[in-house]
Amino acid sequence: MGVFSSLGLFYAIILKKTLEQVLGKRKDNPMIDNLRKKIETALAEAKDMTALENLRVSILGKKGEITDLLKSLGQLPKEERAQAGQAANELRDWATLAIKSAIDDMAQVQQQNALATESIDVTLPGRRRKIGRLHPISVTHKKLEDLFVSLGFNILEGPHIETVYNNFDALNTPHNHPSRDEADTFYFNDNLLLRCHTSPMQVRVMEAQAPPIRVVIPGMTYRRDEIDATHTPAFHQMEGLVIDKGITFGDLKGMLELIVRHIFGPGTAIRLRPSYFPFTEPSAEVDVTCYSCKAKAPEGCRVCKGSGWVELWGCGMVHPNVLRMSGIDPEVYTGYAFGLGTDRITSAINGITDPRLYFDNDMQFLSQF
Ligand code: 2NL
Repeated sequence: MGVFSSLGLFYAIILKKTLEQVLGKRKDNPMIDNLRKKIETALAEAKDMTALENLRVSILGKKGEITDLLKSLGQLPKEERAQAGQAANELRDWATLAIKSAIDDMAQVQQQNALATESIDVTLPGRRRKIGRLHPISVTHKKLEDLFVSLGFNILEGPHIETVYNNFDALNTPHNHPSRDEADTFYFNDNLLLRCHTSPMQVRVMEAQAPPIRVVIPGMTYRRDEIDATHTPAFHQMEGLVIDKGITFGDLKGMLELIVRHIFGPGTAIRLRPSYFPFTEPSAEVDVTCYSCKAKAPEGCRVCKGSGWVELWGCGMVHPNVLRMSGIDPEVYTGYAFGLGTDRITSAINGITDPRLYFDNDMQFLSQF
């Protein structure tokens, strides 16, 4: 209820006289003063935005007290209208400004209160999402795969759980061979095991497809080793197999030279030493010129221990028995195979001395690559 309207009927009767009293003389207008005081009190008591908004409507709204007051000015005698109008307009301007600034202040206080009670500090910088990266062994695999793809090889992966037949028998490995021992291989039962090389996948390829065959099989392999500074029960291999008419040991040697130069640079040489694997004949160990001292100062070199050469992997011509067992005629086809231990190659490239680091999931280690 406005000041005027609260006076109701009484006001209607004595409106003219009251207006003259209230607004007629600027120095003596108690209605204006009362209204101003009332607004001041209401502003001081307003506790929230709703109270301020209600106040604004009741004073300045369509049916607000000051609006009513301004409307009633026309009923004043002409000679008093100007002065009364000025006083009423001043009151309206003052009230408009006072209520608006009270609303602004309230908005600011509300915002500060919201920030103070907010459990999230919106001014903190955002949390950076770490971008993942490839494991250092995956980097080595990608680098090698680039070379093999460019040479026309297919890259294939195989199951980690294999049959005893694919892992040993089909690879000409005799029943009394030490790698078949329970102390060396993880068996699930008489028939299934964790593959100890990726060769069983090559067996699957030879059984499934006729030569020419040019495949590379990367992946994790397993052996029953205690963990120490040079052994981990899981490790990685990349094995290559090439079978065609007229493949020779010279093709194998050329391929090995391409591989070492791709990994260690153009100045790297290889040396082949006779060796034995059940699945190849003849077989050889592959040494490369020391990637640490470049064979220039071998006396003090910890990597090649003075020899200038580092033993890196094994290879050979695929044994005729292996070809025959997979349905390939050794009288028509020959082939070579090699097995790269990619953990060792990754250590060689990056100067890593402990292979356990590859399996620790230590971000400080992994984020260096
Ligand atoms: C090594 C030795 C080698 C092979 C792996 C192979 C596979 C088939 C047939 C014949 Cl299907 N050979 N693989 C051959 C020679 C050596 O790995 O020291 N690896 C780290």
